Amino acid sequence: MSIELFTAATPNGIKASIALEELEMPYTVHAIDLGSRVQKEDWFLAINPNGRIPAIIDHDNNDFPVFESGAILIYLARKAGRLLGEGADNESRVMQWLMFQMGGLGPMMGQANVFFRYAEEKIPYAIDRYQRESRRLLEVLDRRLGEAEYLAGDYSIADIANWSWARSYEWSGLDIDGLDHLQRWLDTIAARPAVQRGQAVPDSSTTPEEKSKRAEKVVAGARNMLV
Ligand SMILES: N[C@@H](CCC(=O)N[C@@H](CS)C(=O)NCC(=O)O)C(=O)O
Repeated sequence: MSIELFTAATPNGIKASIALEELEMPYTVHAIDLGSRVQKEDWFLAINPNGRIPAIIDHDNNDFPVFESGAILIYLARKAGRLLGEGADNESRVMQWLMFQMGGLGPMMGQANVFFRYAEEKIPYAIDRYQRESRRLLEVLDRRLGEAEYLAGDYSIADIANWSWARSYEWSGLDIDGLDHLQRWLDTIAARPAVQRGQAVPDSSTTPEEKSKRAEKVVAGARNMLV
């Protein structure tokens, strides 16, 4: 028995697979085709009432379901006793940077993607608003990473959560010019073997052709999802 992961190749999805890889937990993957709206089917809503990925079922814990990527990261880190910060203050630092991602970077970059990348109608005010706010949040990360190697001091689920979004800044139409600490941290985390395994779940397209085919599919799927 193990963890069953319901996911897709998105920033929120890879947080869960990266954490599972880092924590060396056995898991099975159930790829959800977001463009076909599988996540809105009744069987899936019984696992995640919000109809989004990722979600997990812990078959070692009475088939306990967990939704919301931040809650999944905390659940897994607590179960393994790792990546959560040691002691109350360090755990609080991890939570602060995790909440920063869940309430800030993820939603803002997500909306930048919608208006910049997916919406057929281009609304300059909305694109500008979400891109500027996303860039501001990346600058907050950069400043913090100028003082500490990782967001909460030691490598933690807060890095996994923020990295999973920050790495895709180009997809949101952003640049990270001048954010050298952020670039250093992006590269350091990208080099971790567990991160490389986790970010390839459930999609492992690597050639430029595969990547561009996947990008087209993501845009078409997102348009279908946003109706
Ligand atoms: N706050 C949620 C957000 C999850 C989320 O937005 N997932 C996206 C993919 S990154 C999704 O499932 N979208 C499908 C849809 O909106 O129907 C979390 O962090 O788990």
